[in-house]
Amino acid sequence: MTVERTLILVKPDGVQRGLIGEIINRFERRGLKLVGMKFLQMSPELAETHYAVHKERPFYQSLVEYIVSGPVVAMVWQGHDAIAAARATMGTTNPVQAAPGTIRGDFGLEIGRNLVHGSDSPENAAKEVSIFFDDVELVDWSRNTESWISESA
Ligand code: D4T
Repeated sequence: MTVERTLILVKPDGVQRGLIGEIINRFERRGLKLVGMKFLQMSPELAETHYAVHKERPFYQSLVEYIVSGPVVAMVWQGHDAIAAARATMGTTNPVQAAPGTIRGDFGLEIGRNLVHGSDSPENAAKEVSIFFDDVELVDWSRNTESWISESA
């Protein structure tokens, strides 16, 4: 079993459309465990750090403008293969191709308004979590239902 942590953002469109609870619910029901959460307005500097890998891409400027256009919810979710599980829950990057039942497939239409971000590798997850959270802000807690979600618990 591989326990991972992943950074998830509810992007400004998800917040503005009143989908924070709906989106959290998807990850919670999946069995992932919440270990960190904050509501914040990202600064341009934070956005540029977070999206540094996309700096040369043609959509970089609009991506940064979009992510700073309103508050976001930043969360860290933990669990078995959490990175892949969270991305499957989110659906493909372009909501038009995302399967019904996924967050993007149920609530999105355009790639530039795709509601959520999720880390795509353990390396990027570690980097992204440290951009948004100090170690002391991540909570190490035991869940009473763990053995009903994980065979090895
Ligand atoms: P995020 O990082 O938001 O979880 O998205 P993905 O990991 O699924 O997708 P990505 O890194 O390829 O793209 C990052 C971010 O850029 C937006 N985007 C992407 C865009 O606006 N236009 C584009 O053509 C692409 C490829 C959407 C997600």
